[in-house]
Amino acid sequence: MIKKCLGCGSLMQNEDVNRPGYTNDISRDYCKRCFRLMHYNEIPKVFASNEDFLKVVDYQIKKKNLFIYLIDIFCFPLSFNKEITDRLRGKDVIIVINKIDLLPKSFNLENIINFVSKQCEKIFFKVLAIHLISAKYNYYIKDLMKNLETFRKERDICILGLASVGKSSFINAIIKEYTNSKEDKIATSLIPGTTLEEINIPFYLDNRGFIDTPGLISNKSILANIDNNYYKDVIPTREIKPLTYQLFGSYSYFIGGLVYLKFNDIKKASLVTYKADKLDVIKVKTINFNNTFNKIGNTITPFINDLKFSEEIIKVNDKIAIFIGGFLIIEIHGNIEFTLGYNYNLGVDKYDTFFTRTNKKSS
Ligand SMILES: Nc1nc2c(ncn2[C@@H]2O[C@H](COP(=O)(O)OP(=O)(O)O)[C@@H](O)[C@H]2O)c(=O)[nH]1
Ligand SMILES: [Mg+2]
Repeated sequence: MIKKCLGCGSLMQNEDVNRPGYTNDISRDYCKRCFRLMHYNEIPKVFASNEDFLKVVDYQIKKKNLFIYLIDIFCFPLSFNKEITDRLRGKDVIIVINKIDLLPKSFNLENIINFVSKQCEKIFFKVLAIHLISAKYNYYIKDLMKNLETFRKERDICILGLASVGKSSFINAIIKEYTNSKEDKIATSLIPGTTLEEINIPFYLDNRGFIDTPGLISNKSILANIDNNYYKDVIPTREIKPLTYQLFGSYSYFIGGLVYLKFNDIKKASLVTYKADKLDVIKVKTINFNNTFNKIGNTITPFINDLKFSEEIIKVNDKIAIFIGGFLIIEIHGNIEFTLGYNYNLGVDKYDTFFTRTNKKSS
């Protein structure tokens, strides 16, 4: 009998400990890897690759299912990866933006939908609908489920998206909301590549249901660029408190050892950061920038082993929002020029509009 692990979707086998799906008892529901991940938080050794992901996407697209393209609000620009949007263009796609619990409560959700909708239009990516949810807190899952009923038309619903946007958590949330199950069914973790193969979860009376898939690991994401021991310090996991810095004179700001902003002779401007609490911001006089930069590895964590930075001069006319590497959003208000430095692998995307403005002060 062919049996798949409920946690990661691999075929269960009892022959090779180093291959996906290993268990010493085939009658179990979970392979050893997923069992240990779910019960002991043990970091798995087997991950899905980008080839695995694209193979699954191509296979699913042939089946003409309804697609949910799941986006993590923080990785939003990385999600518009051409390899994915080209494949999904013209298909029945609903965009679902997850992890809205991370955003400050003051954010206007309608603005976010408009913002994403505009970005979709720009790349000629037509979608059936855009929803905002939190899989972790079950926010707006019921509204989405109602809409899925309309669009599904007796098809399976296939969940696609970058690694770690919350695809497996989303299906777990639905199962917990609509069945008596209290436990997560599918293995989830901060580590990208946790889901190895597609996993079919029958749900509707017509035997159709949800299909979970592995996710593409963007090489522009922080996930692909730091050791996974640092994820917990860098990736926001609870509501973000925006910090506002009034800018004046010549100061530089290091955000972890990953990003820096260098300002000179500023008369009036402000900087707002949206990031994990644990990611430190260090302010130094720009005149001392080189000193601090040379000590980055010893003084600022997390730092990327490979200390190669790209620099660009950015001109701000009134306002700019910059999404960096799927872990950081910065906003600058003012009419200024400054230098942005970032580890050369990280994705940097600039927008002149953003969701909202906050007034909370820091230093
Ligand atoms: N704050 C927050 N975290 C979430 C949410 N959904 C998923 N996560 C976390 O994001 C990480 C990746 O989730 P997972 O479901 O494994 O992502 P997948 O790779 O897309 O299947 C896990 O640590 C989840 O706990 C959410 O709505 N809010
Ligand atoms: Mg998954």
